[in-house]
Amino acid sequence: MTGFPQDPNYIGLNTPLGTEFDFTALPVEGTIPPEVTGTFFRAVPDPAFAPFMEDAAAILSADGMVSAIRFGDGTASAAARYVATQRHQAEVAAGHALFGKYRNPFTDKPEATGLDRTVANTTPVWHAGKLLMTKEDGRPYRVDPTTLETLGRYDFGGLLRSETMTAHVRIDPDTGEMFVFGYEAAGLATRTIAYFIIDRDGALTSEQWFEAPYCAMMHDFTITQNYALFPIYPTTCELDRLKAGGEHWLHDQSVDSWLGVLPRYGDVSEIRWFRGPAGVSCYHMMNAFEDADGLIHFDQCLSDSNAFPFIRAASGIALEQWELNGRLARWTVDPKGSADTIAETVIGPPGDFPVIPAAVQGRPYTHAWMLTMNPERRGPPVFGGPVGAMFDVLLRLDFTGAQPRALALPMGSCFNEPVHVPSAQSGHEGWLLTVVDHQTGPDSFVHECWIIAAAQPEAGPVAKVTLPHRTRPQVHGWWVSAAQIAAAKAEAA
Ligand code: V55
Ligand code: FE
Repeated sequence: MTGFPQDPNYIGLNTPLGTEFDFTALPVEGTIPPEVTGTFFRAVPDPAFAPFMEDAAAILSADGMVSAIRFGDGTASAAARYVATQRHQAEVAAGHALFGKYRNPFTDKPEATGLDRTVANTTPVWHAGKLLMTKEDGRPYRVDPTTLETLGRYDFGGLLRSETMTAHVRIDPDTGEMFVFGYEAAGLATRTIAYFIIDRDGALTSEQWFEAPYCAMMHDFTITQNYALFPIYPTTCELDRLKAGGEHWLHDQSVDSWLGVLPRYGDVSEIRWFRGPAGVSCYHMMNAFEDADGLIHFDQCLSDSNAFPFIRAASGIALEQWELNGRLARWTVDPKGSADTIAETVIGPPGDFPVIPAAVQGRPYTHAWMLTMNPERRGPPVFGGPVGAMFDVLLRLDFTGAQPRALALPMGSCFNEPVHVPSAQSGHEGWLLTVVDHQTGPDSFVHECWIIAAAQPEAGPVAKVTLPHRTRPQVHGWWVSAAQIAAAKAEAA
């Protein structure tokens, strides 16, 4: 991979690799639990072509790659493929980049006009027997879970009107419905949010549009048993700025945040907006739920400004990463009361990549996992990802009063987001799978997939699988059991 500038988007762990691969019979240390039979799908963005213009946000535009780490019969294999987006295919045909800055089509080469700009690089979503590679700036692409071949753009059988779909869907554990939204749904820089529901068989059963208080980066949302919750933080977009070749996102510390509360099956005219603090920002929510008094609790990895340093820099915000006051924050609102206020409680440390058991989605919950940084680390974190710093501690948080449990990595090693594999044994918390990167030199890394007992991360991995290839930082992952893949195949046959 040549021609890439030596800037934070392309150095260290972020160095472009550009290789599709298949490896079988990976080296295994320890014993893979029999319940870990299936595929750990990972979104691992990797730019295929050097950019033709400067873009501090370029890490968000790296071409989607889907990686699969498969487990069965005590063995493991790994494969990766580019998602064959319109954008990737057009650039491969041209032999060079055609698309300019992150989410700004006014910076593209003329040959890119009219082509789908998304890179489908954020989350592999599995629902109703289909695997979708998603990114919030466009519609998803469907991928074959076995061959990783791209099957094309996916619009729910032509029914979806929204131009965009989030990479953070929420699946109700009881109904099997997938709750989804898209923002900038009516086009670039619009305030339009699409809210849609996909039933357990994959059919789009409703899509409604409403207007946000302002056009904001909406990376994630949550559900409870009765509500859909839409957070708005003041990272904003303006069409005129895009037309002038500027940044898609700037953050405004002086603008209020909002939480939109909509009855899950209601009409969008019923949405209520609760006013949050000015200037705050969050990428990922852990969960949300209603308590016995009908209050809604909304748990999120919040900070006092946008966590991406290139967004703060472009916005003239002189806050360093350690000055962001990161915290796991619970926002509580009363959907039946008359006040539009939000009460905040800090329930956990700074960090990101929250993980919950799928069975407690939108429900009261007792424990969860997330990544954080070791406050006692005596050197810099591993450089990588959009923030430029990787996490080195895996935490199990307990909301029933027990102490957190932590697995801290030695200097020079870091975690990517884990996925949770549930156990069929009652009382067993299941397993976490996570790719661990070890820096072995200024520009060299080795990678392993660790399997960890979710109840006791501090005990360390029960199995380690060596990946015989370099990998860039993962964004999000999804666990799909072998039984789920087999059932989808049987259904399609
Ligand atoms: C994020 C990642 C994205 C993106 C917007 O992690 C936000 C946050 C990998 O792409 O486009
Ligand atoms: Fe995300």
